Amino acid sequence: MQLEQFNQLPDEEALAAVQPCLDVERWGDAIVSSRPFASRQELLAFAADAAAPFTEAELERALSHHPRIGERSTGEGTEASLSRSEQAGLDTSPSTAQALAAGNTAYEAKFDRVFLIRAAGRSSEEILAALQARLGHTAEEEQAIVDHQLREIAALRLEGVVSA
Ligand code: 2AL
Repeated sequence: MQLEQFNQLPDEEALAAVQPCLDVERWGDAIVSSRPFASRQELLAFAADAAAPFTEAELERALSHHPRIGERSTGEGTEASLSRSEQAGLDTSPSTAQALAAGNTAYEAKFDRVFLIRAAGRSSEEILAALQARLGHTAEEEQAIVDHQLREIAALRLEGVVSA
């Protein structure tokens, strides 16, 4: 939809439009209640910092909508189809799939949550390198990175919701 339309939607409809971008209630509420935005750029800039930083509970909820990297979601909802297109560029060779699966397992064992990265625009090699590097982080470092990655994914999704 155009920005003008987004600006004028009833609150509930505007919330429903942004929720598949990032399922953090405070984030959606902040965006919806800050309308009207003068430009798409202003909306995207606001969304990038809204409700920062996310709490641990917010991160957990938002992450619950993201399948593991390398595991294409099979659902029919908006989030599932967005995720599929974000992961569409990944190399699906057995060796890459195996390396991603091993990295995901190690990450989950260390941090007790799914490894999350903005996949769109990244090659499998870049994702694997990031996964290896992030395995060396502390939980605190990862918390900040996951917050940032969720916002990058949300920004790309929001660009799809509110067209240029
Ligand atoms: C995802 C996903 O579904 N889309 C994306 O950019 N990253 N998942 C993930 N575990 O990082």
